[in-house]
Amino acid sequence: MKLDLNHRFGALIAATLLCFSAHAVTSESKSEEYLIKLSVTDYKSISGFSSDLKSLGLKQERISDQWVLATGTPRQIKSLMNVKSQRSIEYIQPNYKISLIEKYQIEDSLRRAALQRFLSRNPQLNDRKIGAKDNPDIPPAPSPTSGIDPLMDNQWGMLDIGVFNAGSAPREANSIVVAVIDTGVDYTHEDLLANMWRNPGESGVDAQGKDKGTNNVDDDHNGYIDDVVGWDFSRNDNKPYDMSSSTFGTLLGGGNPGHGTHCAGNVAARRNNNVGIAGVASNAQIMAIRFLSEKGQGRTSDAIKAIKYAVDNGAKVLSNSWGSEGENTSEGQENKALQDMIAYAQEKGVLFIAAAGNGHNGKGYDNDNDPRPGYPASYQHDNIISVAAIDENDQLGTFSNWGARSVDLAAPGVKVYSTMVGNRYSNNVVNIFGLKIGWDGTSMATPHVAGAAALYWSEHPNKSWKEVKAAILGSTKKIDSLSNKTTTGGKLDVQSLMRY
Ligand SMILES: [Ca+2]
Ligand SMILES: [Ca+2]
Ligand SMILES: [Ca+2]
Ligand SMILES: [Ca+2]
Repeated sequence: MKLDLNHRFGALIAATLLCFSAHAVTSESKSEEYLIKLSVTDYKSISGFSSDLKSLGLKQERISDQWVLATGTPRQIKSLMNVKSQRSIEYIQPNYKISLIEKYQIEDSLRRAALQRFLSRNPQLNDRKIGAKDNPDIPPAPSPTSGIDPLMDNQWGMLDIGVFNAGSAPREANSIVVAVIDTGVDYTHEDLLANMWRNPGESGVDAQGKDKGTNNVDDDHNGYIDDVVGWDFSRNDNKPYDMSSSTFGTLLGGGNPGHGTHCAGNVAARRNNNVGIAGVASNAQIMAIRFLSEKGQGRTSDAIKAIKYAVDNGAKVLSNSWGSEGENTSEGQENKALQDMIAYAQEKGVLFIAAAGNGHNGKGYDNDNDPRPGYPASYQHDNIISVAAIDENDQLGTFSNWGARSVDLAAPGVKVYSTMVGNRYSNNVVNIFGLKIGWDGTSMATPHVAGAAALYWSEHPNKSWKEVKAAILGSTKKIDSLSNKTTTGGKLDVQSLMRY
């Protein structure tokens, strides 16, 4: 039996390395990152494996008890086939890139040139960034306020899916933790602060007995010091702040205009607090998980750490508005590490809500996920709910992916009004000198479904993830534009969901 297993792992490695060799030929000497999944977790095997990596000259970083990130040339990686600890390896894969689904960079060369000319005449505008300074201190939880949310009339999406008619404001009891796994969250935002997750095991009490929010001690021994509202896996700090790029930086160089903060507002901006707007599940707690940089980019190694952290620290719903790149199943290029971690979430009873994607290869007319899957939304895991985007008139967003077999439902995702970094709110990413870019995307649709899952689950705390998913899909409202475009043929309907 043991021999069989070893044989299987050997074959897996061989198959994986064959996949690399196509592009490895041209870049034999270039260092790249590889994720190695171990088949063993005991100390002795791991330290043996670690010294083998070292002797081959590979740089290594432990990702978790099961994964190691190794950096080296394809040749060095290949020589792992011959080391003594080879049988400790379950598989090796590239550390696939991950990025925001929305691209805000202007591609048209004439418009870029005009913008650059304008900037050279007004250089003072170049670095202008609205919002607080990056990585501000985490404020204490505020005292409750009450009153009508003054900007809720702008929220066509919430009206459309019946959030405000879904019954009285949700109870605080059985509050569900939703991890917004993204570019971070402005945790100082006036309409998000009250609903930020507060890690119950983490303390900020210093040696003098004063609560300063942080005390430089990992009080809950989870390996993360002062992870009060979540963690930043991109910068490896306890401030998962949504560092955005300047407007012009975003338009010319691409990057993050505050994506995670916008998503968080639709999950759970505080309702009836006399401030701003209301999210779908205003009784949910937002766990801020940052693994995408201010450039909107990340790595699989950080994504799997992020998902594991969220699951291990109590999130029941994961909101994922991003896509992984470079996978091609027909050529055996699979992001198995990401798939394995989503399977881990399922084992732990956690729902994984995923944006269906906005076209493929950046093109808006190639949107059927059935023949051309978009990951992670198109993985086969049962705990994934894949979300398309519709506009105010029940039309599928022109950019939105669909899939009669692979996309589950749609939710508001065109001109979506929500929170922005620095106590702002808008349905536009950019609105300067007649240049308007709306908050459009399956990224914007996804947090509505994540919020709905949390709201329903808080009312039915004994239901399983399967039952919550079945309720969301079973209560959709059928609309013409979605027939044969999603598995349900419908859009999210929170009012029906809460009666389900
Ligand atoms: Ca901790
Ligand atoms: Ca602490
Ligand atoms: Ca940070
Ligand atoms: Ca509010």
